[in-house]
Amino acid sequence: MPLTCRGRVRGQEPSRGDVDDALGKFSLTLIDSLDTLVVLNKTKEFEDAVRKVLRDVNLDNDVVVSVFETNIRVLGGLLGGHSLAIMLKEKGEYMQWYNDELLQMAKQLGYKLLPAFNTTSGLPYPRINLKFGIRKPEARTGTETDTCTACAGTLILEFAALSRFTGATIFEEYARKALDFLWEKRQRSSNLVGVTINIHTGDWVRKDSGVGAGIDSYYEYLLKAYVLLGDDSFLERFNTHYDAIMRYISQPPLLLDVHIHKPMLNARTWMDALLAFFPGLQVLKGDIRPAIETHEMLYQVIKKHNFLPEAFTTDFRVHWAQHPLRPEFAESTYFLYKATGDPYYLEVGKTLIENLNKYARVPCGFAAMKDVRTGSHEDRMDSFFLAEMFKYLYLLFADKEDIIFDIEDYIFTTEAHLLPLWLSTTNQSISKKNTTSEYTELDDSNFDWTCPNTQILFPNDPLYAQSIREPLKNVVDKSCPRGIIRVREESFRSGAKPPLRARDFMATNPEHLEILKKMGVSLIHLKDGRVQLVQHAIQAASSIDAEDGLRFMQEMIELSSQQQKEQQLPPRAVQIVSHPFFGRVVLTAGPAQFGLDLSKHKETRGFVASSKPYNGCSELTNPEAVMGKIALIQRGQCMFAEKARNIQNAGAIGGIVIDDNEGSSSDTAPLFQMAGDGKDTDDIKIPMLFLFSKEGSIILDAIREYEEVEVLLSDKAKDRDPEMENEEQPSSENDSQSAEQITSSSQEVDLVDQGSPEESSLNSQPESLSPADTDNAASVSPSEQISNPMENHETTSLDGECTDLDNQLQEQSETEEDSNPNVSWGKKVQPIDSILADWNEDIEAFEMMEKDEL
Ligand code: DMJ
Repeated sequence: MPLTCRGRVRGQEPSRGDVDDALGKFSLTLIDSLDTLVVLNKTKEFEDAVRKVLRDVNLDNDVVVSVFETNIRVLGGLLGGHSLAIMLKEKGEYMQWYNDELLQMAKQLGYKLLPAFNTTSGLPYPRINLKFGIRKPEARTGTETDTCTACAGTLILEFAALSRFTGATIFEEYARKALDFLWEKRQRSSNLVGVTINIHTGDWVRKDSGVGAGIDSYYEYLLKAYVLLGDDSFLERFNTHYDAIMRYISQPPLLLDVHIHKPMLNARTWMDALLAFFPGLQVLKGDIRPAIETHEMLYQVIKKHNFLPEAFTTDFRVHWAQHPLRPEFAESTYFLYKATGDPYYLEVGKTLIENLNKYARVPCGFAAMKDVRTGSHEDRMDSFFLAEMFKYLYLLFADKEDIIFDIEDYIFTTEAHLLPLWLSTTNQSISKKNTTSEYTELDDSNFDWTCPNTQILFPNDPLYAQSIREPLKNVVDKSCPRGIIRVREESFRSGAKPPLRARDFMATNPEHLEILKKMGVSLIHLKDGRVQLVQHAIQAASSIDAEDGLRFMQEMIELSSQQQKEQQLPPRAVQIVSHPFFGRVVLTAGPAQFGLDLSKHKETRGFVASSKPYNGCSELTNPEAVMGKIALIQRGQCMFAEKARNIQNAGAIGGIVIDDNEGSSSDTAPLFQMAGDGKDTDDIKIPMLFLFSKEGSIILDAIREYEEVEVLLSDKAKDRDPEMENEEQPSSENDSQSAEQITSSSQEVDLVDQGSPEESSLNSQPESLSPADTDNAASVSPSEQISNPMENHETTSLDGECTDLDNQLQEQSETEEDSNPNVSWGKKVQPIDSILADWNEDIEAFEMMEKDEL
């Protein structure tokens, strides 16, 4: 996690869904990058890394992982590490102590994956529990019916290598069986395969077919299995599929998904970034021309957005804007350079490296792009970045003597792990399947050379590659002209003010509001105190402002989700402990992202005092009144952090911010956490909690009635403690009456006191509690919506980015100047039974909240 500078441990971070299936608590990145170290000539570091793997990695974890990802990244990583470890050992300098330990670990992992193949088809289940396998209740997996074609068809290199290294033939057998089944199930008239298949029946679940997501490495492994294992049947299958791909899917320079039954029919109008590996595979096949064409088209898309977006349309507009630093394009660039020797591909590589350094490099690594249009980051650096991207980019520029072994003696797995080609002649105990009877001889004379090089392919024309690229020079720009980014960059250069960044935005700053307006962003104040931001690009003052507005909105959304993901704090409790409440009244409070963390420290107990000024936005004029007490402050007019600092300086031991929106309550409005001010808030040491107006007025009314009111700020309501009753003496004439009334309703109140079992604790974040913030306008609620009503825009102003957005997002922010100051102070004193009715409502809300959490 390169932004927060931490490792991502499964279960310790909010789940990202399927992406997390690659994480098995087995030090994924360490294993996946082992052989990269040797390629980069970091032999000493490799030796250390191998020791770390052997010392620390445990494969027996109760975690459900993806069979595919575990195979390509972990099994492949261990085998690649082993391959280079034995190479180094043989050289006689490094790894002299090595005794096949990585291989033993790989074998252990191989056996852990085998239960996944326990299906009648032989296609593996998509997921397995590393400790409990599959289908046992403890395994929590094994009920899936479908898998992707690449998931079932990308095992043979690693499994065959494992078999051949160890002599245990079972792995290669299982991987071959899965491949045989897929081949049987190909759509017989088109010779294409679908994206997902039922692992029990073999029916195609998704009948669309392309060379990108879901299928990609199935084709790659057929060709590479032929190279590694020398088995003709794999080449025959590959050639049959390749012929179908070139017939139906390849529409140079595009590669477009089609239906397997109606292959002349396009299945979609966009392409995904994973298909960028295909030109590299075409090089291996020897089909250079379409490889050059597709690669060139992809490069132009990259030049437009600095990175390849996860998906882009046939007219090269962004379809999915994120980019997790995928290596496929670098991989194809490497292969094309090796095939053509054209220095153009070195230039391409240089651009890739420059963009990575310029836009993705962060202090703790390289961060994935959340949106290539805005350059916003995601706290994510996938293991393939080191396993593949680094390797391919290094190899692109490396001379033969830069690498301490001969890379030509190895084949790259799909994760760019290195397996030695000598495996083809070792432990060949698996009988080769003879598919020749099923194989229709193809017109394949163009592909006599499967390992092309410039001398053989274009002996008389060193400019061959350029002559293919030339007609495509403007293919992307013609469909989607670039412009706006350059215009923006140029306007910076000419000294224009940089645009407003979401993190700096303050809704109380008139200058910021003016900028917002210019950018076509309007600010709508909602009743519950939140504000909604809406962008209409067409209302912006200029196309550049519209572009800035788009960036601003994207940043705001990112900021919001980052806060929600990273800082989801559970709600807290304010418990009134003084007489006559004795802890029976528990108010639901919003936490703060700064100050004392009540979940880690003992609760804070103290008498309350109102600060002066009540908004706490300047130095307090009544420090003697709040000294040693919990200060009450009204929301609004400045940042929460500023209020906290002011009351802390006056000697307060805690603070309660009370909402200034009359009638607001946690029953009706989502509770939120108070954000900092975007700066370092480590200086704030006291706990701060937020109460909506209704809850806040219970305390304010209690002060009116009893003067001395003591509260407990905590992460969880404490049991009503007899101590609380003993500690406090009646202090008002109304005591006997109120005590009676409290007793009469104590049954309901008691429910709360007893009803907080440990596991219902406020540790998990109920959805209704997640959003928000008030004074820090840079926080956004998750309720943002984005739509792309292209038709709203008459101008071509945003065409340069190929995006037009009409963004809507809701933001919880500081409200404008206070129009209702001190409303709760001006209220008539509420009779105690009405307070009790309120408490009951509060209690119900609290119970409801706990139920939701459970
Ligand atoms: C890698 O893990 C492998 O290359 C896989 O085959 C698909 N792509 C990812 C990286 O994008």
